[in-house]
Amino acid sequence: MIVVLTGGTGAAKFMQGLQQVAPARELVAIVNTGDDLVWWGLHVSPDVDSITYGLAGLLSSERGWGVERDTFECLARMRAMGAPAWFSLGDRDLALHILRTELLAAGQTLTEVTAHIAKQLAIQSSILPMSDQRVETRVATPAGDLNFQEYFVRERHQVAVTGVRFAGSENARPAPGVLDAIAAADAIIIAPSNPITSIGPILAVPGIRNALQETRATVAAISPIVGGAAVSGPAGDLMRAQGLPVSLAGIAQAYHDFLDVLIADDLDTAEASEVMQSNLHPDLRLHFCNTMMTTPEAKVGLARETLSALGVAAGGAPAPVGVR
Ligand code: FO1
Repeated sequence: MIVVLTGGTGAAKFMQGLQQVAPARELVAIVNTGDDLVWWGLHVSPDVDSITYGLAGLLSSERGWGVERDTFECLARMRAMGAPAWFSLGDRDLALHILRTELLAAGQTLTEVTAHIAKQLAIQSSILPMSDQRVETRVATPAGDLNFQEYFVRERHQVAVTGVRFAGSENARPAPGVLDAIAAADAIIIAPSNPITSIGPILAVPGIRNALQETRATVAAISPIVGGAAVSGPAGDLMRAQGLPVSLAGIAQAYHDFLDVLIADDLDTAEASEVMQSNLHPDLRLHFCNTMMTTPEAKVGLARETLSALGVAAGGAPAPVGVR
């Protein structure tokens, strides 16, 4: 079993590559839910959505989120009627949020709803939300606290950040299956996701960080920082706000207490000595390869490199859906 800790769009791309080189039934994605929000009365779970659509072959390759070839007629009508319209739910995408909201209102947990939707979409891998309790990523700015989507989408992450916290995490429990998966995994991968707001909320759920420290599985992280900057999004600003250097060393530091292998881009080979000189990581292994998932082949290539760095044989039966 290969367990992947996943956040946003980079993680969804990585999962698309991974399902081409490992048996789908042996993959478990543990997904950040700190980005969740209620929008137009619907429970939207953006990172669960991206992983679900990615594994189902439905993810928009143009936007990296939402459904391929979606339309936005409902959004336009909502805007015309004066409803908030800065967060875009596509017409096809709406079906998932309506179904999720209905099943949650009927008493199912987020884990149960996510598994039901995955089954309906013929996904063979397991998608586990990090927790069934609400954990909300809050971004502190000089003008006050924002929820993650207000910061990321409404403000286009152009406001200064002074800190990040995960409201509710202290009372949250890992969702059913999460700790068992980490304990029983043959290999664990931290997807190329923002360490603060994508992976940070997962690690903030009591028990998960400890399970990663204690697992017998080798843990690898793929750096989302290349050439001293985030591949996409605000990871650099958020790392700086949390006191981490925006570099490979910063990623190694974020995961220092459980990381065995750091997978980094070929462009960053010069940073190897800085990472290794840190006394936080005497046994850390560094593996350099192309980490930029700019083509379908590159997604598969990164998945293969990651498995080879973990000592897992690649080449299992690819999932039935195409990788885009
Ligand atoms: N990202 C945007 O930049 N703008 C949007 O309007 C937007 C809407 C949206 C709706 C559903 C969904 O599942 C994802 C959506 N995203 C949007 C992406 C989302 O903000 C990010 O994927 C994550 O929260 C970051 O990990």
